[in-house]
Amino acid sequence: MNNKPATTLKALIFDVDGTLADTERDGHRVAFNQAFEEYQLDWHWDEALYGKLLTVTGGKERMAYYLDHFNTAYPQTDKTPALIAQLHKAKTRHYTTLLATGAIPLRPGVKRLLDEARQAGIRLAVATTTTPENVTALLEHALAPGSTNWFEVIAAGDVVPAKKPAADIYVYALQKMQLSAADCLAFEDSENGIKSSQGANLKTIITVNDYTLDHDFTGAALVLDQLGEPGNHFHVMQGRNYGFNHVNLDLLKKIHGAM
Ligand code: XBP
Ligand code: MG
Repeated sequence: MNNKPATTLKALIFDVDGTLADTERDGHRVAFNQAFEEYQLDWHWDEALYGKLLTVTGGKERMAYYLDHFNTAYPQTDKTPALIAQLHKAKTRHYTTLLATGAIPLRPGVKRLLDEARQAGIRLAVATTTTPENVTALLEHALAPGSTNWFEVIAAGDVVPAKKPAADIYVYALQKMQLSAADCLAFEDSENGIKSSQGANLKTIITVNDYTLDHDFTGAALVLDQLGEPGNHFHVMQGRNYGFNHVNLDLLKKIHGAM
């Protein structure tokens, strides 16, 4: 029997929110509320409500969902989409300002794994529903100045019309890199995320967070509480870890090579 993988591992594709950093509760949520205050709206998203709103990816789409399902008393008019667009611009400004203070660090193991991949010549990409400026702000302030350039493709936001759980953003990233799904691994934190990556046929590694602990990750190659570090081991929730206690390239090659 030949256990060699059909291809070598060529690239890693990362989701951003919840995967590279825990940005939702203390980042995006806070920025949405700041935008609502700036526009003197009495809308407020507490931590529990925000968990429900995360069902919908994309900030503009999330606000529309909030009005349709959680604030039905608000009188929507034909001007509401324009208000949402303005609110979203304000939210992006608040969010990137917050990130510039260094308020949100990367999750454990993220920088170490990115460094290791770069040294080994593994290509890097991002596939996210968030606005491109948000990705740059996180990378430049939480990873390293200039680190946006570590990523060959940053597929983000409205570049594809159908956001996650649609597969489009991953398909777009693969097309830009001229790679097939079998050459890559994806990293996600949520059910919408894995639906998207699996829809593009990508093997996916999940690191959960407080908002996604109970999500359905059927089909994931591995589900962990974090990527971990040599002195801060991951906890395996689902899948095979091949005796490793933190995610490194050797583990990724095993996962990639497994049938
Ligand atoms: C991220 C999102 C985004 C952010 C907000 O999902 O859903 O909408 O919460 O970003 P994923 P914007 O991690 O699956 O990509 O406000 O810029 O849309
Ligand atoms: Mg995510």
